[in-house]
Amino acid sequence: MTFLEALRHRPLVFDGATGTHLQGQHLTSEDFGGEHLAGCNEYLVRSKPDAVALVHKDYLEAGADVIETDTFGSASIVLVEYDLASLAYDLSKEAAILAKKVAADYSSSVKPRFVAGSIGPTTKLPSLGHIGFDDMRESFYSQMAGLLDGGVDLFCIETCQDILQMKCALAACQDLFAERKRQIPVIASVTIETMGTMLMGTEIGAALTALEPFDFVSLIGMNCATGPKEMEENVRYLAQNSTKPVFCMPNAGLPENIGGVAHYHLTPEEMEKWMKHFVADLGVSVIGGCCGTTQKHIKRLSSLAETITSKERHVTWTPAAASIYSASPLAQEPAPVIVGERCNTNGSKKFRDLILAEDYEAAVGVAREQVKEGAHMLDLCVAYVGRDEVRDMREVMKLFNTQVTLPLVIDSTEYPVIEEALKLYAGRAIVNSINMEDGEERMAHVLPLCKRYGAAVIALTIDEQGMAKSREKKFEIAERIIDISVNKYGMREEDLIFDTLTFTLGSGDDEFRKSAMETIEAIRMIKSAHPKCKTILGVSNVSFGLNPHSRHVLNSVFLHYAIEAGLDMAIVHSGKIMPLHKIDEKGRELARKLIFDEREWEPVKKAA
Ligand code: THG
Repeated sequence: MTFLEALRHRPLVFDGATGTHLQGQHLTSEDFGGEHLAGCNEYLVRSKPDAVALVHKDYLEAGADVIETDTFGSASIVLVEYDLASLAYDLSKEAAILAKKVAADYSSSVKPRFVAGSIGPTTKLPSLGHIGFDDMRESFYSQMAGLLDGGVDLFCIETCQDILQMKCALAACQDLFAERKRQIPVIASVTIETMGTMLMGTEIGAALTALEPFDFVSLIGMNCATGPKEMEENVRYLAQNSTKPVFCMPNAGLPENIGGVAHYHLTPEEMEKWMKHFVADLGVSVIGGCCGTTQKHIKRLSSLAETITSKERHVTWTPAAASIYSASPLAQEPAPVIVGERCNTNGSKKFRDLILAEDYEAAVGVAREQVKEGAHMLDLCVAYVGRDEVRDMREVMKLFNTQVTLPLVIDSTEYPVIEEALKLYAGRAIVNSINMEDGEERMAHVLPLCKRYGAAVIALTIDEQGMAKSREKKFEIAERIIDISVNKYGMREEDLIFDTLTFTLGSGDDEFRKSAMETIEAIRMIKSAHPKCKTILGVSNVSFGLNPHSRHVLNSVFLHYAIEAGLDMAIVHSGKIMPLHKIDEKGRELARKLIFDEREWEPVKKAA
């Protein structure tokens, strides 16, 4: 029976604390392999494997269904502190073999025992620039490769403090599974501190939004930092909103610091009471114990798991984007989701000048203004002819990741720029955009990036013949994009946001007189055939070439009718959209006639 099969029968129980147990064994520096290695628990699998085996045995005796390998810190970037970086693969593999051997002694067909490869957060926070994405990914890769080759049944990526750490680990996972042509279940578990967010300030909803798109992640949950009591609200959030089973592994209460040593006071009975509530009332699927928990706690939990079932959950999944701090849904009531347009070198002179001057700190100010103006997300484009766009994106993203509270829409035509941005972003981004101008070419580059980093994507209704003009053609391209994105690249309809693009009505060009109307009607067609897909428009495009006042009026009236047709999101100058009732009757009617091509007047003849 596999871990996921076992999970279908009853709640499963992880083991308790490794550190607490090892401390209780009063190991000498000799046991650790010498003074210089004292405290390196991961080296014990080599210097004193019996000590590690005893931890495993005691928790298996206590009834744990899953034991964790002694590899919490076996990534090279942690082991380097003991000069053991080159042993990351070997120690991880040896730890896996050891745990599997002990587990096998206790495993039976009625009660199979599993080994989870423990992957800790390391000591580095990529969102604070401690390490780059590629270096962190590589370090996790060797650790995970050792664990997989040593035979673990699943990975438990735990105690995550920075979602970007998790994304590095998940990228390593994807690479490893592809390389070994084999896949095992993955648990992604974050740590919510006593202040109610992750160390980097991430709310549970933002963490869930960022992690939920990774389809190979089997469970999402939380562990460490606090006891179950402090976790309750966030566990409930996961139970109500996560499409995946919930994992929960609290400490034995909030630690009390006594003379520099953490003491944990939650009794096995109290732990059992809380976990019963989490499983039976909230629907948690996998439980266990983190810091300070002992065999006694696990014994309680394993007896509990024999007698109760996880409550059936009724999940409301809200597709969303997220910054490192919080999530914003891809649809709002009332519509639209406002995407601020001004962090764009093509769309704002002020922003362009700041990028040209490399005053990236001040560019953050343009983002902050839009936050104040009530935007829900921000479009970000740093393209400028003759400049290194990857570098500008890197410098901007390093700041925007932690200094902008709203989710970002990465607006670039260049694949390396998109990937650079995604590697620096802890939240869940939206990529702007794909189209079919060169057939599938662009999708073949961008969609694998969206999958790898968990992003949503905007799709423009452009094909080999150019930007579609009629509603039918826009709809046909959208359907083609849905088919390829979903069936070939594994995207979900919920990850796709269609932009039915309008030409400006400000050129006076006869060819484009029906442009805005066709754009609006195409939205209606897409939303009615594919209600899970979202729609978006760059609203200001409709009025290019007109004077500022006419632009405001036309933009606002156009937006109004697009929303009526089902528009979910709008890229706009967040401070300048006027509600219809604020526009005088005459202006409103003029704009409406322009949009629906009900012109009753003769065009002014151009002078010969
Ligand atoms: N669809 C998608 N993405 C897009 C667009 C779209 N991204 C870019 C653009 N179109 C949306 N962004 C803008 C940003 C600014 C303006 C228009 C669209 C704009 N700016 C003023 C001008 O140029 O006159 C203000 C200039 C200034 O402040 O200096 O109109 O359609 N998916």
